[in-house]
Amino acid sequence: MSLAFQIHAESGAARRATMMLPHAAVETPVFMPVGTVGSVKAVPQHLLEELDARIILGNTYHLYLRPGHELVRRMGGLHRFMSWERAILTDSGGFQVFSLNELRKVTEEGVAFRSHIDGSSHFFSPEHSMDVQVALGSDIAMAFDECTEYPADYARARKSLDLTLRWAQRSRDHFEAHKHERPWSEGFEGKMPSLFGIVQGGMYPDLRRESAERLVEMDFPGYAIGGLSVGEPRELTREIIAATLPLLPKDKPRYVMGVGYPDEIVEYAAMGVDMMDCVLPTRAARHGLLFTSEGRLNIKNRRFAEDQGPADPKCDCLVCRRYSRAYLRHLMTAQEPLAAVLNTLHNLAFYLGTMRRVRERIEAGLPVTDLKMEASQSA
Ligand code: PRF
Ligand code: ZN
Repeated sequence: MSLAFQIHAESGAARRATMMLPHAAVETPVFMPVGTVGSVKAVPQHLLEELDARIILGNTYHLYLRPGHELVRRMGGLHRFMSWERAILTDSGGFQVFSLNELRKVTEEGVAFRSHIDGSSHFFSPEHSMDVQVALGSDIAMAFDECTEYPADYARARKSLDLTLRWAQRSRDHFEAHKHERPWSEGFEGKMPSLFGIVQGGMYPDLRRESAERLVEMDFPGYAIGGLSVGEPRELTREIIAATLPLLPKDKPRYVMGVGYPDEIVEYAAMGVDMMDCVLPTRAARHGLLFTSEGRLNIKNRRFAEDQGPADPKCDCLVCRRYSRAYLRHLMTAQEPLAAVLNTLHNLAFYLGTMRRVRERIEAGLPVTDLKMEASQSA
């Protein structure tokens, strides 16, 4: 199955493309805000539209536990349930089970785990993860993988990768047999969700190569690089991305999962990455950390108490146009919910704005890395 991915321009290894998903045309390189439980924390959907977000993430693990994928299906699917008509990518649950559960037990069949909400017992297999993602109705579903921990020795990474490859085949078989059951068939005749494969292999280039080659043989419509940003030094993240990208088909989208700081997303886009997601801009915002063209601000700092300037003088987001640093600091200090809303809006505007400028530079044939200097000040 292929997914329309039209490359318009290139600058070095960077590509400027449009990915035609059932619910939206997504301009890439793209940063995808994370909406774990069917909500990008603190931001209502109409403001995500205002930010020109075309695609957001949802999490299979969380939505399965609450409110339950069958309930979401009865509500017409996640798009209709949350009133978001643009695209949704769902992560498969593998990574969330691994990061949230100490009591998980991995077998060939899948993963047994305890709910982080009420301690109840559950089981995820590749087939079940596909069923949940089809029921949610995502535009892009992700293969069920094991995110190899860091550090992992070679034997461990090898064993983990082999399991992920068998799970990838099972994910693909089950998804192809059931994708037609998506909840949004009406008005979407002939349009189907897509399933992306996930490259693993720890920090070992030869395992990454094997992973990429085996997944490419399975012929997914897009490929993700997983298992990164798990505690390894940043140079290593870069090395693994650099070693993996050339092994993936040029004409399909490439997605690096769970990155990163502003200068990282610019760097990876420059290397030819098309899609990225990270909780950083939204999570940091709720802690009062703002990414700006002048660097990272901790808005709680006393030095902003009477600062009448905007969070970022170079930003024209709806927060920077209207509110002062002094007011944003006050909201944080008073623990007002509005602090999270405004901080998150600004940080997302900064991330999405950064990617917009990346796309403009590729279109103009200019080197993308020049932007990294600017962006690195905010890391
Ligand atoms: N696998 C999945 N989701 C992920 C990752 C992964 O390896 C990462 C890597 N940090 C983030 N999200 N399924
Ligand atoms: Zn702003």
